[in-house]
Amino acid sequence: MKLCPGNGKTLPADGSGVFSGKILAGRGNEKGASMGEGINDYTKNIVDLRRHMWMAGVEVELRRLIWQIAVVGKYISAKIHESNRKLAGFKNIYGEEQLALDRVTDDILKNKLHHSGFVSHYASEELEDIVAIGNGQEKYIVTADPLDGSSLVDTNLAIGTIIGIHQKSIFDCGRNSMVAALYITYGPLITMIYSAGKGAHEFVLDREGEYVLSEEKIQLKEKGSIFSPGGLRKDWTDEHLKFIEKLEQDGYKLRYSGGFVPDINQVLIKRGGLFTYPALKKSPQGKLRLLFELQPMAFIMEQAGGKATDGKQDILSVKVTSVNQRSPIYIGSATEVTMAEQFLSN
Ligand code: AFP
Repeated sequence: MKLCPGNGKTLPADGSGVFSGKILAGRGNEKGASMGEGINDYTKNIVDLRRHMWMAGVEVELRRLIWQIAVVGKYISAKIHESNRKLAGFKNIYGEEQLALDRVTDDILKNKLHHSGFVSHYASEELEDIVAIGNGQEKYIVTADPLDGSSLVDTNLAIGTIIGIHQKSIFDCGRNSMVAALYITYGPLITMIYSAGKGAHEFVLDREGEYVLSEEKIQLKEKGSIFSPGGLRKDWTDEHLKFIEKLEQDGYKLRYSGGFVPDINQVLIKRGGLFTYPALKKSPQGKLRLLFELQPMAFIMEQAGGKATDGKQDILSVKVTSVNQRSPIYIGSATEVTMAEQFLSN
């Protein structure tokens, strides 16, 4: 496994690394107005996604791209509901049709990005390789797991869309190439977590179809109380098994839905804990995709003060050499991730 040479380019959780400017101080108030200065009472507490990114000083093309992807989330949600009506007389989707939902979701996303004007290339879990979708001059490259957890659609459990936004090349380590990441959770509510290098923030899609800020600058506690262990116990390595047994002895509660997005979202919103899909005896690289699933979540989790490792190296320090590269993952609050590395080094 290739590592990127230390480039000292770690993005501090306050995100000063990505932006030239600081948070906009509001209109002409150099002392640094609070969010919503000069906005009348009604809207003072309603911060939508576009306003949040503008106030945070996100670069204009990046905030327009993030906004366009967030809008696609509405169409993807509509497609999920259209294809899985759960009504008598409607053919529910299973097997091949369920897989088709993955592809339709990918088409919706790719077409939207093709017309965005900001994306030169697109790579997704549904495609064999990275594809050019712009004229090559556009600023960003987008990676996607368009509908992660699609096998759960018929069970009515939460599923999600995972997006990474890169500059220059994806065949690098995330710490060098990534400028933003987001995921959308299709659950009882549609929520979106995004980070553009200046903290991790949650938005909820309201009845008016607006993404409204619900939690800003999410910060994990040092230690959590839940764990989400993927893979079968019989396939775990001895070191991983000993680590999980330690968590069980310490009273951590098991929370595992089989959907990477809601399982990660639970660790983030509960402010701590750990998700792992480890190296298995027969598949030392584990199951999850480095580019499409792990890099975006690692970017977001680090912005929330957490950690993400493959058991030995930070996920964002592992070099991407192939779009379908898999990696073991331990991600969440620092205490548990560090503990995992200690057990795996024995
Ligand atoms: P699907 O997209 O095929 O449903 O797989 C979901 C997933 O990639 C990820 O979302 C889960 O964390 C993981 O697989 C669950 O894997 P297991 O079914 O082996 O627990």
